[in-house]
Amino acid sequence: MRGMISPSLMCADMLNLRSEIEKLDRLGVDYVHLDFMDGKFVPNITLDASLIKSVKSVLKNMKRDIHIMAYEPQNYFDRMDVGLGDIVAVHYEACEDVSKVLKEIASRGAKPFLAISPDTKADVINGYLDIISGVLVMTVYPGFAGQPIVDGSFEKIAEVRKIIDESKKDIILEVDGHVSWDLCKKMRENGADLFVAGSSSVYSKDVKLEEAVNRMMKLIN
Ligand code: S6P
Ligand code: MG
Repeated sequence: MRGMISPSLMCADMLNLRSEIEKLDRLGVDYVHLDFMDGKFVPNITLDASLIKSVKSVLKNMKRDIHIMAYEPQNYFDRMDVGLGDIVAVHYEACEDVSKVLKEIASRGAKPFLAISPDTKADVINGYLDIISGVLVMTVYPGFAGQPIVDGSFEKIAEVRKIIDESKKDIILEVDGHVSWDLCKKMRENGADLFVAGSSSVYSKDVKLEEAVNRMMKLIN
């Protein structure tokens, strides 16, 4: 699978979100990463569910990559208008019945992704390989941009890759957290397919978005 990027909207210019999204769409980026937080599963709040819904109306080619950092994420699907083409990642640690939630995502025509926080072992994904379209490996603790990568993240990516390959299923491996210019190549070598690009790369200071997107695409392909 070719390397793909998913720029994280919470790192973009919040006062100009429409033009930021349109710019990404024009650049041919595959996904826009939309972080939703409930202030309980993680101690922060970012994009609101109705804003995530509105993003849909601006997109031409790009798809939504919704990352829900909230307990019982299914409670927000209607408000976000989850549907065809969306990636929807829910946390293993945040659902009482993960299989049920993942199946509900699939029943809406969206792609269910299982997100795992740094302290969760890679092998928990084994129980869900028949349902998921992707695994989201958090390489920082969920909640904030601009954090350092957690130790052991490369090994974790490689472990998830091995499980996916052995399953022979078409499952995307996404990485989120400090996906920097320096580290994205190594993440790729360890098996990542989809890269959430935030303040450590495409939204770092003094870089033009177009150049940054091209630079990252080269590094991962
Ligand atoms: C963090 C969130 C992420 C961040 C991303 C920021 O909880 O899920 O998607 O937006 O990690 O990137 P960076 O390069 O600042 O770590
Ligand atoms: Mg995220």
